[in-house]
Amino acid sequence: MRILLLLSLPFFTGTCFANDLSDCKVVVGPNTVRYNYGYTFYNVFEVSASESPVYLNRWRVDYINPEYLDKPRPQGEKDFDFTKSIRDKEFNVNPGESIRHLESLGKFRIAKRPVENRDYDFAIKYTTYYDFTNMPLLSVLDRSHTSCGTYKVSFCGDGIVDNKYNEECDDKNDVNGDGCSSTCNIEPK
Ligand SMILES: [Ca+2]
Ligand SMILES: [Ca+2]
Repeated sequence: MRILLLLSLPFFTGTCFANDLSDCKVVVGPNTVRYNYGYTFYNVFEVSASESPVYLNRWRVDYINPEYLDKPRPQGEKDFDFTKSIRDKEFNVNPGESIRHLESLGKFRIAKRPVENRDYDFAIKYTTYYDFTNMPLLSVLDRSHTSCGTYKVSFCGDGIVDNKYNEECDDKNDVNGDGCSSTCNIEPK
C-alpha cells in the first residue's frame, strides 16, 4: 500500500539534468535503430551479488535529442512506467538479480534522420530512486542511479549499406536513376 501511494505522487520535476552523458553512471550503446521503425525501450536494473537488496520507489526518464522519438503517449503524458515484473516483486530487487524494471508504454517511432555523423544521435536516461524506508542505516548510500542508453539512427541515404534492413547499396542520396534507388536497391544500368 505504501508503494501505491508513492506511485500516485506527481512525477519528480525541478532538477535540471545535464544535456549530455556526464551524469550517467552506466552508458550502454550506441545501439542502432532504423528511421521510421517502432521500438520499445527499456532499462535493466541490476544488483550485484555483493550488494544489499534495493527497494525502488520513483523514477524519471530524460532524453538527449528527443526529437528523434515520436512517442505515442498512451497514458496521458507518461512515456515510461515500472514493468509488471518489478510490480510483482513489490519493487524489490535482490542481490544478484537483473530485472527489466522500466519500459516504454508502447512503441516509439524513430522520427528523424540525422544530418551529420555523431557518436550517437539520441539517448534515453533512466534515473531510479531508491527507497531506504526498510533500511534506514543504508540511506547514506547514493539515492539515485542514472543509466543511459545511446542510439544511432540508420537510414537509406546515410552512406552505410545496412544489410539488416535489406539495403543493397547506399549512395548517400534519395535519388532514383543513379544506380542506387531511393530505397537503397541496386538499379539496372
Ligand atoms: Ca544506409
Ligand atoms: Ca541514389
